[in-house]
Amino acid sequence: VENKLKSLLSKEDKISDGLSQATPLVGIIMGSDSDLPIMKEAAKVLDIFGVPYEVRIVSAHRTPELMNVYAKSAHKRGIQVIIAGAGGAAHLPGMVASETPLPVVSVPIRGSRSVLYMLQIPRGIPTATVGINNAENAVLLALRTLAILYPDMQASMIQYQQDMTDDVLRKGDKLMD
Ligand code: RP5
Repeated sequence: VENKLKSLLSKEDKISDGLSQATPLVGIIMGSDSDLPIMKEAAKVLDIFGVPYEVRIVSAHRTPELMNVYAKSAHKRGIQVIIAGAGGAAHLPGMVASETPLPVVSVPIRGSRSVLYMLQIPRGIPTATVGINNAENAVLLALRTLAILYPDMQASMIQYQQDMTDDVLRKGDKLMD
């Protein structure tokens, strides 16, 4: 399985690697390269936090074999959480969740139907679904979960939240000027 994964992932489905020197902790996957403009927001947040990640195109329908190999082996490669974006029939997160022991966060891409499909995952196969196109929230949820184990990451999360608060207050102050 590992060899198969290696050869499959060496093809053009590989888009980029965050901090490629380090073992990725987060797997960002999506059904199509047309999902990338939305899913790259997740990568941007991971860059801010300095958390290593990988980005892959893995389609439930167009590359089912790759999806199976990816889902079955991700935890063995050190991935700790998977963020899966999909539009259309939106099968990817649920299918991946059925074959990995890792937590899976689903990002519905465009269209309100995808979010409804994602919420219909059967009992026993949990996925956490965020708002439509909200890859940023998907990664923040994943990081909050990982941060339970990584004190530095939790400190960064507290700082991130404080920065957001400060930013809003600063904008409010500007209105008063
Ligand atoms: C899904 O179908 C993908 O996640 C994408 O959101 C949607 C459309 O894919 P393309 O036709 O743009 O490749 O599999």
